[in-house]
Amino acid sequence: MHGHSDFYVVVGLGVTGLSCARYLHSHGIPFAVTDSRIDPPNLSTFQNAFPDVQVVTGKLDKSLLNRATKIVLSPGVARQEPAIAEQAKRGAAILGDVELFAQAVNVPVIAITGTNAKSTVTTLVGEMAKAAGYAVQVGGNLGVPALDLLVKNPNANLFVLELSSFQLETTYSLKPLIATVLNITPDHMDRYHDLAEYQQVKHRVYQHCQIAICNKDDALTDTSIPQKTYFTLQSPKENEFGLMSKEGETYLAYGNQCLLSIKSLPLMGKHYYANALASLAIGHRFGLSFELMLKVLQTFKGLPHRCQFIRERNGVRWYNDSKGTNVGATQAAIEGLGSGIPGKLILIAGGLGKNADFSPLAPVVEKYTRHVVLIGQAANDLAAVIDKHVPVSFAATMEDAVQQASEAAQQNDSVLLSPACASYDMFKNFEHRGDVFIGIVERL
Ligand code: UMA
Repeated sequence: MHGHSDFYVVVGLGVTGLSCARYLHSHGIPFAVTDSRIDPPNLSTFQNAFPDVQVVTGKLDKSLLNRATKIVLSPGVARQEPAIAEQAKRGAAILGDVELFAQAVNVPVIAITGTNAKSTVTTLVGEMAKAAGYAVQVGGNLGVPALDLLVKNPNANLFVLELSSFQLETTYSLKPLIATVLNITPDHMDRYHDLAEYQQVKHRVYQHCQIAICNKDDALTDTSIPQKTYFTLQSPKENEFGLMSKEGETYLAYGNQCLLSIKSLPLMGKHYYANALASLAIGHRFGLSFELMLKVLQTFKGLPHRCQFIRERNGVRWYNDSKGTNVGATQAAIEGLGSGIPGKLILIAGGLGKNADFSPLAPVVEKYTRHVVLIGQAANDLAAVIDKHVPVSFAATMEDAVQQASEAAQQNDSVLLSPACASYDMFKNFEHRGDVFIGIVERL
């Protein structure tokens, strides 16, 4: 793993880069850092913590990279980046924070990926394991980098990690006890050639896993690993998790066993039932009891920025789904919310489009929305696929968008911020976008 003559260069000084620096430092491994941003987010934190470590910002420093035997790449930087590709060609090893984590961890890991829902399922599985008494740590793409979890919690006996395709690109030796790809729809098409390449990267999570959990309704998630459990929104076969109808009521079910009426779940919508079923499948294969897991499902109120209810005003309900950063996520949010409300939806969407094809939004927008307010760089691209179906308007700021949405809404409607885009053109990140939206809506 770490040879005596190794010199590491950490690329990127976001939360990941900082976690890698802490880890390498705590192991006495020599390293330096470079970031193409002039003023990366953690520069002063880093310089205070590691005054003696060399850091070059404003470019990916070639002379520094040339000295590296190992390059620890942050998820936000692609391997195809010329400065990195050149180093790989020279023979430098390219690895990510999750690879460093994989080399060091010696307790079970549950690894969760997919285009959408992975934060919710990761959180649910973590809550279930905690309820069963595990000293479980939950993180990864969800927020706290895997290495920080490891360094700060030496007594953890289980890690539940949300992994992004970016992280999986540079992960080679992770051996999850259980791994899942929850679903695959197009995302990050500015980084991958096509859906097949994106799928291939996602499937790296299965590489050395013992047990796979697959979505029977999404063939792109399937794998040939023999130890496999399916979840589905159809009625489940033996050893599968699914939805079952009995006497007019719908239940989460395992094989022919009804587990819990969906009426007992605080959250609704098909995409959420799929999350609950995936979590049950993972927990069950891990050995958790149904009783404990169902208790968690009955109290879980959802994550912030994920179809999060903000308030009701003049008969209109406002929801924040800022985490809807791709087409599939926004599609699911519109369907989930739209199918359950008496009125129609006013959608606020747009941002950084990541080369996405927005056309799959047209049918759900037509079915469930009354009006769409568009923001950000992708506003025109979005308008092109939906303005034939519903009235659209354009807003330069979030204040403006909220104002327009408020004017378009009628009694019993709901306003949904679900951008189908990244936030970086107008905000620091999706949390910032959601918080700004909530602030404006609360002051209405
Ligand atoms: N950047 C540069 N130059 C550099 C390094 C980074 O311009 O030298 C840019 C990147 O292009 C990116 C931004 O800086 O736009 C942040 O990149 P980073 O790799 O430093 O990111 P971190 O702050 O370390 O956060 C990362 C994840 N971010 C990304 O993958 C872009 C976070 O996921 C994750 O929570 C965190 O590690 C802990 O694991 C965020 C995300 O957007 C939520 N993930 C994508 C998604 O979910 O779709 C994959």
